[in-house]
Amino acid sequence: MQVKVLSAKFDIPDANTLEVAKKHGAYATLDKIFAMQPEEVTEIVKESGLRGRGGAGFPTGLKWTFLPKDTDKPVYLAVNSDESEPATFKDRYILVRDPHLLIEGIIICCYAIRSHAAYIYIRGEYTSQVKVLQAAIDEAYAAGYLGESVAGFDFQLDVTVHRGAGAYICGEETALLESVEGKKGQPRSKPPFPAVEGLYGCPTIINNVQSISSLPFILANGAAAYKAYGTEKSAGTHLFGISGLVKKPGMYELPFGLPILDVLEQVAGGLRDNRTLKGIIPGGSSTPVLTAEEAKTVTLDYESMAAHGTMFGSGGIVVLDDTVDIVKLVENLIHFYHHESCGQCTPCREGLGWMLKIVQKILNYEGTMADIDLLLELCDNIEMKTVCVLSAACTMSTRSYLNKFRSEFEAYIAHSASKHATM
Ligand code: L3W
Repeated sequence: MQVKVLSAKFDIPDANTLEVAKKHGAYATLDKIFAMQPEEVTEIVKESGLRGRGGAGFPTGLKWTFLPKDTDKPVYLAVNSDESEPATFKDRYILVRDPHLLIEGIIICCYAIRSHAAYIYIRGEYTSQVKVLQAAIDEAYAAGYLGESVAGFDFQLDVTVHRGAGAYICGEETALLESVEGKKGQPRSKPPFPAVEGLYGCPTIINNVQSISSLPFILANGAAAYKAYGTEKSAGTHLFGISGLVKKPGMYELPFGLPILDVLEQVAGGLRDNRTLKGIIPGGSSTPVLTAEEAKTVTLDYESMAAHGTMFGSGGIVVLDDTVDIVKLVENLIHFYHHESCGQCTPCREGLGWMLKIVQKILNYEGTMADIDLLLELCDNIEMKTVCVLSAACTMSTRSYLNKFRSEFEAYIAHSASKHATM
């Protein structure tokens, strides 16, 4: 089932170095793209069906077309390398195993959007990854692939790495921009969208590492070659991080559209210790959980996930077996979002803390049945009443556990009732 489109160089020793990467085709698309008009490059990316790999799945080429025409302001590219969504560990492979793929993608994107300055925003915890990335950027500058005249063409491009400081919210695109500007990472209201008013008030395209790294294959082989992978509306391949209670957790590149249970069995080796499946978190902690029954009909693409009431997200699949305590999982989940709330909006700052206290009350055998309904009510009252989707990521997923695994919450509460009755 596995394919090697993005991961073609991942297993080649020292492919992070320019010498080895070039031997295996790095920067080979540049002659081709500089012979085209920027709009032609955008058109190929649109045709390829590439969608944003950070979580939202927004069409990449379409996003580029939102830039204002004939602006006199500089246009920026911000590469989202924050990769902080729990269970997501795909972009780090690109950063470490094939950073020149990302740099080539940045050149392609910047040429298409007429940008001469790109920022790579990398999560603070990626200390070893940032060293490999910066070394590759330095090599690219020294070899003339970045700087005043990219690969000898009349095109200037500078790439700057900006390190985060450990805040999940800085993966949200506008908080990321605030952080690059040296301010506290708090999301901005949209509109205006960053494509119109982004970094330093200038038009800015923000794309995920994997989205940008998909460009060299598309430009080298054409839109049709990319669309040959995946489904009609979910074109191409994706780097999936499979974790949880499977025999072979890991990062696997797969085309879109495969049945999730086949992937768990044939790629990730199936469940450990012959346990039974309880559920699957399909695309990072923000995505609503699937029950084992629902998983039977789910395929790994944007449309199937939406049809099952969840989201494809960032390809971080977490497999839950029958040993998993859902109430404890939900406590962990809410704790994470509460901790990572930037504090700007009251429903998020206060509401998530309130939800956490209720779940902890249930876990301490002090809950009542009314607490489950109160949690659901809080989810409704927090969701979409804030500047960004951080709290919605928490409430949408929490609601899915409450609705699909309600009996587990009730079991704690029933136990509390009997405990108090005997006291
Ligand atoms: C111009 C319009 N631009 C939409 C752009 C928008 C954004 C993209 C998607 O992320 C998920 C969630 C989080 N004119 C536009 C327009 N855009 N309409 O398209 O927008 P949207 O609003 O659908 O999604 P979002 O709020 O950006 C929601 C996850 O993404 N998330 C992402 C983190 C990513 C990383 C990473 O890449 N390393 O950390 C953060 O919130 O979980 O699932 O660019 O501007 N009319």
